[in-house]
Order: sequence, then structure tokens, then C-alpha cells
Amino acid sequence: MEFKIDATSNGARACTIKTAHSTILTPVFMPVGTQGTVKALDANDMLELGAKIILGNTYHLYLRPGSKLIKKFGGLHGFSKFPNSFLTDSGGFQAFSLSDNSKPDENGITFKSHIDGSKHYFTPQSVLNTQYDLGSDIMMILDDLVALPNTKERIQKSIERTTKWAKEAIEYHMSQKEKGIGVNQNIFAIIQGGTDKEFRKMSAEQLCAMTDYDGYAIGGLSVGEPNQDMYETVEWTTQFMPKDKPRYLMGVGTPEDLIENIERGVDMFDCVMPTRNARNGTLFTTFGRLNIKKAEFKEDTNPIDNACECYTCKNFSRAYLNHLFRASEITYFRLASIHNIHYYLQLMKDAREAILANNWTEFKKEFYAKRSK
Ligand code: PRF
Ligand code: ZN
Repeated sequence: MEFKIDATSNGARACTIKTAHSTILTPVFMPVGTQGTVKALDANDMLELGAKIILGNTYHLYLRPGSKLIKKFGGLHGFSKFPNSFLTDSGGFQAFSLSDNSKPDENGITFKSHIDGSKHYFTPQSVLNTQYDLGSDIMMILDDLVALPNTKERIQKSIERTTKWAKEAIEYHMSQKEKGIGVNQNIFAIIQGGTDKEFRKMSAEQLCAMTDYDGYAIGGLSVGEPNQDMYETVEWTTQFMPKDKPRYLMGVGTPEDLIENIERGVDMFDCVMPTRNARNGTLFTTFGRLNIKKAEFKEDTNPIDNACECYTCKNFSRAYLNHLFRASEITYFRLASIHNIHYYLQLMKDAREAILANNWTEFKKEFYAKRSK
């Protein structure tokens, strides 16, 4: 992977990441395609939207349809026909959040399938094997998640395990690459430590000392802690992360969260928010959120957002979307998802332009000013 910082502005970074499948300009938002598709959309829609990278989930694809099947089709790229980059999460977080009783031990995580209740075991090596089959451009390591708030003992355990697993993962990956496996695939470690400063420092220092990693993620946030705690933890943690590698904040967030964390030096984000919110009627606009279900939109001839240039806004009225939503038409999901993803991707493009022009502070001020109207 090639990585270059193009500009910085008041802590915010504009970088270029080159993988085997695409050139990614940061800050970047990665739409979530858990099952190998961004819900309601296909590869062509994602290309039209200009997405250079999307996220897939090892947990789901391992359980169904199975990574060996996907490998037969040429990995996620061949299977889904999305030609740009994929990042795949390791499964640790999904085992933690989706399985009834996932149980970590010193060597991995036991969990029960949310589909058929069957029992499975993930190890640092096994999740890489699955991700080699998937052919993702960026693979995430297995990490040990804890719900917040939690005891110091449990958080300490989590960072110890995560470091141990990270060491095993990078050693395994290096040995596999020597055999010609995963040579074009990159690997990111995941910093844990809750909102405790000492634990975050410890986790960041231990993981970033493993210099063979291609990038570093901040995990374990946006799991119920107050927003301000997340911002402070990110600000604190990034100082222990190398400047010359990508920084990824996992599972974050709202448009406001993205702006705040870009300013704190984060380059990459993913979140189900634009797609999930689209499906339940919440649409993002330059002036804030809009609920398309509302009766006030029944005869509204305007597009969702006059300032938006997405396919949906260029062609359809709020009245039509309000109708499609109320009639539970599948087309609604597609049109709403296109708009919300376009909003997130455009926000990242605008942020990048502001950084390149060294105009971050003004850009951030305007972002908030428009929304308070
Ligand atoms: N670890 C992994 N995936 C994640 C997270 C994490 O901590 C989060 C936390 N917000 C989202 N997705 N592996
Ligand atoms: Zn739009």
C-alpha cells in the first residue's frame, strides 16, 4: 500500500492511499457492505457514487455463503463485481455484538452463529485465512472488544489480548506473504482501551511498535460513551500513532462525529448510519436531518436537498419519496440510500478540499452554521 500526506490544516489530514484496486483520497468514508453489497445498492451504483472503498464483514461472509465459495468467484471483487477496494472487518466486533454469548479466551473467540446457532471459533490466524479468501485490500486483525462502561480489569484484559493477538496476526501474515499468500493485501491493527488514557496509550504504543502493520485503527469507541469522551479519547490516542500511516476510526459516525475526528487527525471512517438511517426515513442534508415520513412533505415539490447533486435529488421530489416510503416500496430504499451515501462522500470531498486549501477552521464553522438554521 502506498501512503502519502498531501496536506494538513489545523490537525486535519488530506492523504492518498493506493491499494491494488483503487486510489483512495482521504478523509474517506467507507459505506458498509456487510454481506458483500451496500444494502439496496449494487456495484454499479457504488461506482456512480464514486466510492473508492467499501467495507465488508468477515463474520457474516464466513457464516454465509462461506469464504471458500467467494474465493472461487475471485474473492469479493469477482463475486460482487465492485472493482475498487474492500476493507474487511475481522469478525471480533460482530461476534461481540451479534452472538448471544460470544466468549473470548486467551487464544480466540467462541461464538454462536446468529443464523443457525452453530458454534464457531475465531483465532487471529483463522480470521486472516478467511480474509485471504475474500481478497480484501485491507484486512483487520482480531481484537477483544468490551462494552463501556466496564471495569479496569476487563479493559486491561482486552488490551493484553488484543496485543497478543496482534503479534500473532502480523507474524502469521508475514509468514503467509513469504508463501505468496495475501501479498497484495494490507493489514491494520486495532487499538483498544476504552476511554482510559493510560490504557489507550499502552495499547497504541504496543501496537504501533509492530511496524509491519500497514495502518492502525482506533476501536472500542462509539459503543455508548458520551460523544465528548470519544473525541477526547481520539485526540489523546492519535498522538501515539505514526504520522506516516493511515488512521481509521471504526464504526463512526454522524456527520458531526466525522468533522470532529478529522480535526483530531483521523483519515478513515465507516458507519451504517447513512444506509440504516436512509431505510428508516432519516435523510442527511447540508442544513441538518430531515424525516421524509412527515406529512409536511406529502406535496413538497423540492428535492431532498437543493444543494445536493445526487441522482435522487436531480430527479425526484420529497413528495415522491414520502409516498414511496409510506407505500413501503423497495425503490424508496435505493433512492434514499443513494442520497445519504452521496451526502457522506460529498462531505468528505468538501473536507479534503478545505484541508488542501488550508481552510479547515472556516470550513468547520460553515458546516455548523448551515446546520443550525
Ligand atoms: N473492533 C472491530 N470492529 C469494529 C469496532 C472495534 O472496536 C468498532 C467500534 N466502534 C466498530 N467496528 N474489529
Ligand atoms: Zn441527494
